[in-house]
Amino acid sequence: MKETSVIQTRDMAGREAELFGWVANRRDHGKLVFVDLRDRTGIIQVVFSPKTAGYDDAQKLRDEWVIRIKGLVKERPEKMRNPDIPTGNVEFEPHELEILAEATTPQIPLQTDGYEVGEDARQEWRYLDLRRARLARNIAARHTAALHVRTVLSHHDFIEVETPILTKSTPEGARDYVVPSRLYAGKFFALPQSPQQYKQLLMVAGVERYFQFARCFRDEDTRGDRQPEFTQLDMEMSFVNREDVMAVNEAVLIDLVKTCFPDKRIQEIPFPRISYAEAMEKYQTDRPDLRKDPDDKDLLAFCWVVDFPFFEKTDGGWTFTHNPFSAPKPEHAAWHLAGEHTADILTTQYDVVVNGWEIGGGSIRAHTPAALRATFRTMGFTDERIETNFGHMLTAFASGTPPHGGIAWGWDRLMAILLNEPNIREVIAFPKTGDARDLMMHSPSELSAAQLRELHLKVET
Ligand code: AMO
Repeated sequence: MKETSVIQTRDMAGREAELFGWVANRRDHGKLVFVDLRDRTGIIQVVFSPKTAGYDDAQKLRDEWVIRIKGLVKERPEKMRNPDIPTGNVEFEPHELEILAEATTPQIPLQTDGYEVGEDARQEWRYLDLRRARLARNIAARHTAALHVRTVLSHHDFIEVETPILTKSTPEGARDYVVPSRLYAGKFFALPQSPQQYKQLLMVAGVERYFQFARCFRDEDTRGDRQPEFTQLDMEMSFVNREDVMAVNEAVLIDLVKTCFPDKRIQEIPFPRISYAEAMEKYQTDRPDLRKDPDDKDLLAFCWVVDFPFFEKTDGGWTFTHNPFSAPKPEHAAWHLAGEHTADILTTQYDVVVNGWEIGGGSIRAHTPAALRATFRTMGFTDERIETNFGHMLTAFASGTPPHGGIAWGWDRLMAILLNEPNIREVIAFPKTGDARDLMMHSPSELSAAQLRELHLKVET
């Protein structure tokens, strides 16, 4: 078993070690063969000479071959030190070399940061792309951040609960990805756009404080900050008001930045708050970039955007601006129930924005059947349609539902910002392309005629 990582050799001069990893680079200087051995923690220079073991095999090594070496970590002579890498003060004198696997020539260069490589090639050869130091760092940092948040939320008495992936279409603004049912001809599951209804039902169930790293699916155009499949850090709390949810979230965000990204500086604490109306007037956007020094790559200008209109006009009526399950602000609850002053009703919605990116949003919810029904009536739904689409929520809400509210963070977006990445693809192990395909697995793909028959489907193109 591998016991020692490359990065540990930094402090191991004079000691023996056994290392496992990939050949990142081989330079043949006649009598000396220099091999950079890479693992997920870094690279170390291995120096083969006619006096060391493995000299003949070392001539055969090629990029990305997998090897095991045993030998001595040595301090480099002063003049040979490389300040550009963490292990630059040491090098490795091999006493054993074992070739564990040969490799085809990599289809994309792996020694650069990868930004210069075409996106399609990076996606097609993603398992190679992930070997590059920048991506290995991103994936590991994402893990560390998630681990920390799980611990912090657990200390705040949240529990993580998984909710279904095969679920029912919900009105969250995007198109659903659907899954045909084999057992029920002509019926479909939908993949969740978010766990919104389930997390509210967990509040009905008495869970009180829920969170989940939840996979969400939305069939919408892909952009730098949007993927068809993405991750939310989803939360819901019972017996809270808007201030409570915002306070907990602000504290967890600050804690995450200070603990896991100590180089980052938060511009203003507490996070400034700005109303939707003011944001639109001053910045012409509801996700303003408030950085006072846009050149500072480590500056984080968080803010809350609040007081959004609940409804906006459509062709013939009204629709919700954010989330149909939200409650109006308490001072507008009577208008909302009565279906009056629709244009003026403000919602309890709060969005959290950093450096011009919306990284989260949530609200206090309508927790009575009457309040939820009022929203759909305002949108012009008949009582029959409300019953068909949301009867299960109305029935649940009649069973003793605590006041509750929550939020979801766009985890990929937050990680991209914290890791200085311009696109959320850089922090997702296996993202989709801009046109929503997986070039490595070749999906989406056709089904066999037998599968289609079993699913009661006919394809028309
Ligand atoms: P919302 O739709 O605002 O709210 O989503 C919450 C956050 O998720 C991120 N996000 C995305 N990230 C990557 N790719 C996408 N396609 C994508 N879509 C959204 C954003 C966004 O702020 N159920 C509610 C939350 C709640 O009210 O509790 C919801 O899903 O950062």
